[in-house]
Amino acid sequence: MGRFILHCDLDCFFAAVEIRDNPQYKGKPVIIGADPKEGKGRGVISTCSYEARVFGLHSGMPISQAYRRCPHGIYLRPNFTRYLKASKKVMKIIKQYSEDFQQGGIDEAYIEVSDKCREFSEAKMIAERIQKDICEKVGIGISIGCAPTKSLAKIASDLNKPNGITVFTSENYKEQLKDLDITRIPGIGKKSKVYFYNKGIRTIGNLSDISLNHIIKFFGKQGKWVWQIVNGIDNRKVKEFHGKRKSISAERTFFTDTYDFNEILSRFETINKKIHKTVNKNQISYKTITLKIRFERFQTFTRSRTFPYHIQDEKFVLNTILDLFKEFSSNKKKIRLVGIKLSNFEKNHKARQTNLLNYVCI
Ligand code: TTP
Ligand code: MG
Repeated sequence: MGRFILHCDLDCFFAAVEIRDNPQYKGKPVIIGADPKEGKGRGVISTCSYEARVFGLHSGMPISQAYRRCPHGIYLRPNFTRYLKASKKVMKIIKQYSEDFQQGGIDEAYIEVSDKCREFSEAKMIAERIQKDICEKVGIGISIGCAPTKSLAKIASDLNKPNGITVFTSENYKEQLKDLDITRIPGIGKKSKVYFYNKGIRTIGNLSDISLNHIIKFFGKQGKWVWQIVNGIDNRKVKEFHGKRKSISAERTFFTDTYDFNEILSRFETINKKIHKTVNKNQISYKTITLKIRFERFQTFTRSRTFPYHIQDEKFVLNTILDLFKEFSSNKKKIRLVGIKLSNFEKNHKARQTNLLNYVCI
Protein backbone atom coordinates (compact mmCIF):
# COMPACT_ATOMS: atom_id res chain seq x y z
CA MET A 1 0.00 0.00 0.00
CA GLY A 2 1.16 3.52 -0.73
CA ARG A 3 2.24 5.96 1.90
CA PHE A 4 0.50 9.24 2.71
CA ILE A 5 2.73 11.79 4.41
CA LEU A 6 1.83 15.38 5.27
CA HIS A 7 4.37 18.14 5.76
CA CYS A 8 2.86 21.14 7.54
CA ASP A 9 4.65 24.50 7.55
CA LEU A 10 3.25 27.71 9.02
CA ASP A 11 3.03 30.72 6.74
CA CYS A 12 5.36 33.66 7.53
CA PHE A 13 5.24 32.35 11.07
CA PHE A 14 6.66 35.15 13.29
CA ALA A 15 4.87 37.80 11.22
CA ALA A 16 1.61 35.82 11.33
CA VAL A 17 1.66 35.82 15.15
CA GLU A 18 2.25 39.59 15.20
CA ILE A 19 -0.61 40.18 12.78
CA ARG A 20 -2.93 37.91 14.77
CA ASP A 21 -2.15 39.89 17.95
CA ASN A 22 -2.32 43.29 16.21
CA PRO A 23 -5.14 43.10 13.66
CA GLN A 24 -4.38 46.65 12.48
CA TYR A 25 -1.31 45.15 10.68
CA LYS A 26 -3.44 42.86 8.54
CA GLY A 27 -2.80 43.28 4.81
CA LYS A 28 0.33 45.37 5.44
CA PRO A 29 4.01 44.66 4.89
CA VAL A 30 5.15 43.46 8.33
CA ILE A 31 8.83 42.77 8.84
CA ILE A 32 10.28 40.97 11.85
CA GLY A 33 13.97 41.42 12.56
CA ALA A 34 16.60 43.90 13.58
CA ASP A 35 15.84 47.60 14.06
CA PRO A 36 16.14 49.26 10.60
CA LYS A 37 17.14 52.63 12.16
CA GLU A 38 15.84 54.41 9.07
CA GLY A 39 18.15 52.46 6.81
CA LYS A 40 21.25 52.57 9.00
CA GLY A 41 20.42 49.49 11.06
CA ARG A 42 22.55 46.36 11.13
CA GLY A 43 21.29 42.79 11.26
CA VAL A 44 18.81 40.90 9.12
CA ILE A 45 15.16 40.04 8.56
CA SER A 46 13.83 36.97 10.42
CA THR A 47 10.75 36.81 8.29
CA CYS A 48 8.15 39.09 6.72
CA SER A 49 4.51 38.97 5.68
CA TYR A 50 3.59 38.05 2.13
CA GLU A 51 2.72 41.72 1.47
CA ALA A 52 6.37 42.58 2.23
CA ARG A 53 7.63 39.79 -0.02
CA VAL A 54 6.11 41.62 -2.98
CA PHE A 55 8.91 44.18 -2.53
CA GLY A 56 11.52 41.41 -2.74
CA LEU A 57 12.02 41.14 1.02
CA HIS A 58 12.90 37.71 2.50
CA SER A 59 14.43 36.00 5.53
CA GLY A 60 18.14 36.69 5.89
CA MET A 61 18.08 39.95 3.91
CA PRO A 62 20.04 42.83 5.54
CA ILE A 63 17.53 45.08 7.30
CA SER A 64 19.09 48.19 5.72
CA GLN A 65 18.38 46.82 2.26
CA ALA A 66 14.83 45.90 3.29
CA TYR A 67 14.25 49.44 4.51
CA ARG A 68 15.39 50.89 1.18
CA ARG A 69 12.99 48.65 -0.70
CA CYS A 70 10.08 49.04 1.68
CA PRO A 71 10.41 52.17 3.86
CA HIS A 72 6.69 52.23 4.66
CA GLY A 73 6.76 48.70 6.18
CA ILE A 74 5.94 47.91 9.79
CA TYR A 75 9.24 46.89 11.38
CA LEU A 76 9.00 44.83 14.60
CA ARG A 77 11.51 43.16 16.93
CA PRO A 78 10.93 39.43 17.49
CA ASN A 79 9.07 38.18 20.53
CA PHE A 80 10.14 34.54 20.87
CA THR A 81 8.03 33.73 23.93
CA ARG A 82 4.83 34.36 22.01
CA TYR A 83 6.09 32.46 18.95
CA LEU A 84 7.02 29.46 21.04
CA LYS A 85 3.63 29.42 22.69
CA ALA A 86 1.89 29.50 19.30
CA SER A 87 4.22 26.78 17.98
CA LYS A 88 3.41 24.47 20.91
CA LYS A 89 -0.31 24.94 20.37
CA VAL A 90 0.04 24.16 16.66
CA MET A 91 2.13 21.03 17.28
CA LYS A 92 -0.41 19.75 19.79
CA ILE A 93 -3.15 20.10 17.19
CA ILE A 94 -1.17 18.40 14.42
CA LYS A 95 -0.26 15.51 16.74
CA GLN A 96 -3.94 14.78 17.28
CA TYR A 97 -4.20 13.69 13.66
CA SER A 98 -1.57 10.96 13.88
CA GLU A 99 0.73 9.28 16.36
CA ASP A 100 3.39 9.18 13.66
CA PHE A 101 4.44 12.74 14.20
CA GLN A 102 7.78 14.48 13.89
CA GLN A 103 8.42 18.12 14.50
CA GLY A 104 10.96 19.74 12.18
CA GLY A 105 11.77 23.33 13.08
CA ILE A 106 9.71 25.69 15.23
CA ASP A 107 7.01 25.95 12.56
CA GLU A 108 7.01 22.65 10.71
CA ALA A 109 6.06 19.03 11.29
CA TYR A 110 5.47 15.80 9.44
CA ILE A 111 2.70 13.33 10.10
CA GLU A 112 2.09 10.02 8.41
CA VAL A 113 -1.56 9.13 7.82
CA SER A 114 -1.06 5.98 5.72
CA ASP A 115 -3.18 3.88 8.05
CA LYS A 116 -6.04 6.39 7.99
CA CYS A 117 -6.49 6.84 4.26
CA ARG A 118 -7.23 4.81 1.22
CA GLU A 119 -6.39 7.46 -1.34
CA PHE A 120 -4.88 10.92 -1.65
CA SER A 121 -8.26 12.64 -1.65
CA GLU A 122 -8.69 11.43 1.94
CA ALA A 123 -5.21 12.60 2.93
CA LYS A 124 -6.17 15.96 1.47
CA MET A 125 -9.30 16.02 3.62
CA ILE A 126 -7.12 15.53 6.71
CA ALA A 127 -4.92 18.41 5.54
CA GLU A 128 -7.99 20.63 5.16
CA ARG A 129 -9.15 19.76 8.66
CA ILE A 130 -5.73 20.54 10.14
CA GLN A 131 -5.68 23.88 8.34
CA LYS A 132 -9.14 24.80 9.62
CA ASP A 133 -8.33 23.66 13.15
CA ILE A 134 -5.15 25.74 13.34
CA CYS A 135 -6.86 28.76 11.83
CA GLU A 136 -9.71 28.56 14.38
CA LYS A 137 -7.68 27.66 17.46
CA VAL A 138 -4.40 29.50 16.89
CA GLY A 139 -5.41 32.13 14.36
CA ILE A 140 -2.58 31.69 11.86
CA GLY A 141 -2.20 30.14 8.41
CA ILE A 142 -0.42 26.93 7.46
CA SER A 143 0.48 25.27 4.19
CA ILE A 144 0.48 21.52 3.80
CA GLY A 145 2.11 19.20 1.32
CA CYS A 146 0.81 15.72 0.86
CA ALA A 147 3.00 13.08 -0.82
CA PRO A 148 4.26 9.47 -0.73
CA THR A 149 7.62 10.45 0.88
CA LYS A 150 8.83 12.96 3.45
CA SER A 151 11.01 14.91 1.05
CA LEU A 152 8.31 15.17 -1.60
CA ALA A 153 5.81 16.32 1.05
CA LYS A 154 8.26 19.03 2.11
CA ILE A 155 8.70 20.25 -1.45
CA ALA A 156 4.91 20.20 -1.88
CA SER A 157 4.14 22.25 1.25
CA ASP A 158 6.22 25.11 -0.14
CA LEU A 159 4.60 25.27 -3.57
CA ASN A 160 1.32 27.06 -2.86
CA LYS A 161 2.02 29.27 0.11
CA PRO A 162 0.27 30.88 1.90
CA ASN A 163 -2.66 28.68 2.99
CA GLY A 164 -1.97 26.12 0.29
CA ILE A 165 -2.56 22.41 0.12
CA THR A 166 -0.52 20.62 -2.52
CA VAL A 167 -0.94 16.96 -3.29
CA PHE A 168 1.66 14.85 -5.10
CA THR A 169 0.59 11.33 -5.95
CA SER A 170 2.97 8.58 -7.04
CA GLU A 171 1.52 9.02 -10.53
CA ASN A 172 1.67 12.81 -10.91
CA TYR A 173 4.60 14.09 -8.84
CA LYS A 174 7.15 13.90 -11.69
CA GLU A 175 4.94 15.95 -13.97
CA GLN A 176 4.31 18.53 -11.24
CA LEU A 177 8.00 18.82 -10.39
CA LYS A 178 9.64 18.72 -13.78
CA ASP A 179 9.76 22.47 -14.56
CA LEU A 180 10.65 23.66 -11.07
CA ASP A 181 14.07 25.06 -10.30
CA ILE A 182 16.35 22.62 -8.45
CA THR A 183 16.53 25.04 -5.47
CA ARG A 184 13.03 23.78 -4.60
CA ILE A 185 14.76 20.64 -3.33
CA PRO A 186 15.54 20.92 0.39
CA GLY A 187 19.32 21.09 0.74
CA ILE A 188 20.03 22.77 -2.59
CA GLY A 189 20.63 26.42 -1.89
CA LYS A 190 22.23 29.31 -3.75
CA LYS A 191 25.73 27.85 -3.46
CA SER A 192 25.20 24.25 -4.43
CA LYS A 193 22.85 25.09 -7.28
CA VAL A 194 25.82 26.51 -9.20
CA TYR A 195 27.43 23.06 -9.45
CA PHE A 196 24.23 21.67 -10.92
CA TYR A 197 23.70 24.63 -13.25
CA ASN A 198 27.26 24.20 -14.54
CA LYS A 199 26.36 20.72 -15.70
CA GLY A 200 23.22 21.98 -17.40
CA ILE A 201 20.91 20.78 -14.62
CA ARG A 202 18.51 23.61 -13.84
CA THR A 203 15.16 21.98 -13.32
CA ILE A 204 14.05 19.02 -11.28
CA GLY A 205 13.12 17.34 -14.56
CA ASN A 206 16.72 17.73 -15.80
CA LEU A 207 17.91 16.06 -12.60
CA SER A 208 15.52 13.12 -12.53
CA ASP A 209 16.17 12.31 -16.18
CA ILE A 210 19.90 11.72 -15.72
CA SER A 211 21.13 8.26 -14.75
CA LEU A 212 22.10 7.71 -11.14
CA ASN A 213 25.62 6.68 -12.19
CA HIS A 214 26.19 9.99 -13.88
CA ILE A 215 24.90 11.91 -10.91
CA ILE A 216 27.17 10.04 -8.50
CA LYS A 217 30.13 10.63 -10.81
CA PHE A 218 29.43 14.38 -10.98
CA PHE A 219 28.23 15.17 -7.47
CA GLY A 220 28.98 12.23 -5.16
CA LYS A 221 26.80 11.50 -2.15
CA GLN A 222 24.75 14.72 -2.12
CA GLY A 223 23.97 14.12 -5.80
CA LYS A 224 22.76 10.62 -5.06
CA TRP A 225 20.46 11.86 -2.26
CA VAL A 226 18.79 14.59 -4.31
CA TRP A 227 18.43 12.27 -7.30
CA GLN A 228 16.65 9.76 -5.07
CA ILE A 229 14.37 12.46 -3.65
CA VAL A 230 13.15 13.57 -7.06
CA ASN A 231 12.69 9.96 -8.11
CA GLY A 232 10.45 9.26 -5.12
CA ILE A 233 13.03 7.16 -3.24
CA ASP A 234 12.98 8.09 0.45
CA ASN A 235 12.01 5.43 2.97
CA ARG A 236 12.58 7.56 6.05
CA LYS A 237 9.94 7.11 8.70
CA VAL A 238 8.00 9.85 10.39
CA LYS A 239 9.17 9.46 13.95
CA GLU A 240 9.75 11.60 16.96
CA PHE A 241 13.46 11.37 17.75
CA HIS A 242 13.22 12.60 21.30
CA GLY A 243 10.60 12.47 23.98
CA LYS A 244 8.89 9.46 25.38
CA ARG A 245 6.15 7.69 23.53
CA LYS A 246 3.00 7.42 25.55
CA SER A 247 1.31 4.85 23.39
CA ILE A 248 1.75 2.60 20.39
CA SER A 249 -1.08 2.19 17.98
CA ALA A 250 -1.93 1.13 14.48
CA GLU A 251 -5.09 1.13 12.46
CA ARG A 252 -6.20 0.02 9.05
CA THR A 253 -8.93 1.15 6.73
CA PHE A 254 -10.55 -1.59 4.67
CA PHE A 255 -10.42 -1.31 0.90
CA THR A 256 -14.18 -1.45 0.99
CA ASP A 257 -16.32 -1.22 4.12
CA THR A 258 -17.11 -4.72 5.39
CA TYR A 259 -19.25 -6.97 7.61
CA ASP A 260 -17.03 -10.01 7.10
CA PHE A 261 -15.74 -11.21 10.48
CA ASN A 262 -12.86 -13.21 8.96
CA GLU A 263 -11.61 -10.14 7.20
CA ILE A 264 -11.90 -8.10 10.39
CA LEU A 265 -10.11 -10.77 12.41
CA SER A 266 -7.30 -10.98 9.93
CA ARG A 267 -6.93 -7.18 10.07
CA PHE A 268 -6.72 -7.26 13.86
CA GLU A 269 -4.03 -9.94 13.60
CA THR A 270 -1.97 -7.93 11.14
CA ILE A 271 -2.20 -4.75 13.17
CA ASN A 272 -1.39 -6.58 16.39
CA LYS A 273 1.67 -8.20 14.82
CA LYS A 274 2.88 -4.82 13.59
CA ILE A 275 2.49 -3.20 17.00
CA HIS A 276 4.26 -6.06 18.74
CA LYS A 277 7.28 -5.70 16.50
CA THR A 278 7.79 -2.29 18.12
CA VAL A 279 6.83 -3.60 21.55
CA ASN A 280 9.34 -6.44 21.40
CA LYS A 281 12.10 -4.38 19.87
CA ASN A 282 11.81 -1.72 22.56
CA GLN A 283 10.94 -4.08 25.41
CA ILE A 284 7.85 -2.11 26.30
CA SER A 285 5.12 -3.44 28.53
CA TYR A 286 1.65 -1.94 28.82
CA LYS A 287 -1.38 -1.98 31.06
CA THR A 288 -4.07 -0.57 28.79
CA ILE A 289 -5.41 -2.09 25.59
CA THR A 290 -7.77 -0.06 23.41
CA LEU A 291 -9.95 -1.06 20.51
CA LYS A 292 -10.89 1.51 17.91
CA ILE A 293 -13.63 0.89 15.44
CA ARG A 294 -15.07 3.11 12.77
CA PHE A 295 -18.28 2.32 10.94
CA GLU A 296 -19.40 3.61 7.59
CA ARG A 297 -20.13 7.36 7.71
CA PHE A 298 -17.19 7.86 10.11
CA GLN A 299 -19.01 6.89 13.30
CA THR A 300 -16.09 6.08 15.60
CA PHE A 301 -15.90 4.26 18.96
CA THR A 302 -13.08 3.32 21.31
CA ARG A 303 -13.21 0.77 24.13
CA SER A 304 -10.36 0.26 26.61
CA ARG A 305 -9.43 -2.23 29.26
CA THR A 306 -6.80 -1.53 31.90
CA PHE A 307 -5.13 -4.36 33.80
CA PRO A 308 -3.56 -4.17 37.25
CA TYR A 309 -0.17 -5.35 35.96
CA HIS A 310 2.06 -4.78 32.97
CA ILE A 311 1.74 -7.06 29.98
CA GLN A 312 3.81 -7.91 26.95
CA ASP A 313 1.85 -10.59 25.21
CA GLU A 314 0.66 -10.50 21.63
CA LYS A 315 -1.93 -13.25 21.98
CA PHE A 316 -3.39 -11.71 25.08
CA VAL A 317 -3.90 -8.41 23.28
CA LEU A 318 -5.71 -10.11 20.42
CA ASN A 319 -8.02 -11.93 22.81
CA THR A 320 -8.77 -8.73 24.70
CA ILE A 321 -9.48 -6.88 21.48
CA LEU A 322 -11.85 -9.60 20.30
CA ASP A 323 -13.57 -9.50 23.64
CA LEU A 324 -14.01 -5.73 23.41
CA PHE A 325 -15.20 -6.15 19.84
CA LYS A 326 -18.10 -8.40 20.94
CA GLU A 327 -20.10 -5.33 21.93
CA PHE A 328 -20.17 -4.28 18.27
CA SER A 329 -20.50 -7.64 16.57
CA SER A 330 -24.27 -7.45 16.33
CA ASN A 331 -24.14 -3.96 14.82
CA LYS A 332 -25.78 -3.85 11.42
CA LYS A 333 -23.46 -1.23 9.98
CA LYS A 334 -20.42 -2.00 7.86
CA ILE A 335 -16.97 -1.40 9.31
CA ARG A 336 -14.61 1.06 7.69
CA LEU A 337 -11.58 0.95 9.99
CA VAL A 338 -10.21 -0.99 12.95
CA GLY A 339 -7.35 -0.10 15.26
CA ILE A 340 -5.47 -1.19 18.37
CA LYS A 341 -3.68 1.01 20.87
CA LEU A 342 -1.43 0.01 23.76
CA SER A 343 -0.67 2.54 26.50
CA ASN A 344 0.18 3.01 30.15
CA PHE A 345 3.74 1.91 29.47
CA GLU A 346 6.66 0.84 31.45
CA LYS A 347 10.01 0.10 29.87
CA ASN A 348 11.85 -3.12 30.74
CA HIS A 349 9.30 -3.92 33.36
CA LYS A 350 9.02 -7.53 34.40
CA ALA A 351 6.05 -7.94 32.14
CA ARG A 352 3.84 -10.95 32.44
CA GLN A 353 3.28 -13.39 29.68
CA THR A 354 -0.32 -13.91 30.54
CA ASN A 355 -2.89 -16.42 29.62
CA LEU A 356 -6.61 -16.20 29.89
CA LEU A 357 -6.60 -17.83 33.31
CA ASN A 358 -5.11 -14.78 34.96
CA TYR A 359 -7.21 -12.45 32.89
CA VAL A 360 -8.00 -9.91 35.59
CA CYS A 361 -9.31 -6.59 34.58
CA ILE A 362 -10.09 -3.49 36.59
P1 TTP B 1 10.26 29.50 7.63
O1 TTP B 1 9.22 28.45 7.69
O2 TTP B 1 11.46 29.25 6.78
O3 TTP B 1 9.64 30.86 7.12
P2 TTP B 1 8.21 31.50 7.39
O4 TTP B 1 7.32 30.60 8.16
O5 TTP B 1 8.41 32.84 8.01
O6 TTP B 1 7.66 31.73 5.93
P3 TTP B 1 7.03 30.65 4.92
O7 TTP B 1 5.61 31.08 4.74
O8 TTP B 1 7.84 30.79 3.69
O9 TTP B 1 7.16 29.30 5.56
O10 TTP B 1 10.79 29.82 9.09
C1 TTP B 1 9.95 29.81 10.24
C2 TTP B 1 10.33 30.95 11.19
O11 TTP B 1 11.70 30.85 11.54
C3 TTP B 1 10.16 32.32 10.57
O12 TTP B 1 8.83 32.84 10.72
C4 TTP B 1 11.19 33.13 11.31
C5 TTP B 1 12.29 32.15 11.66
N1 TTP B 1 13.42 32.33 10.74
C6 TTP B 1 14.44 33.21 11.09
O13 TTP B 1 14.41 33.80 12.18
N2 TTP B 1 15.48 33.39 10.22
C7 TTP B 1 15.56 32.74 9.01
O14 TTP B 1 16.52 32.95 8.24
C8 TTP B 1 14.50 31.85 8.64
C9 TTP B 1 14.53 31.15 7.32
C10 TTP B 1 13.45 31.68 9.52
MG1 MG C 1 7.08 28.58 7.63
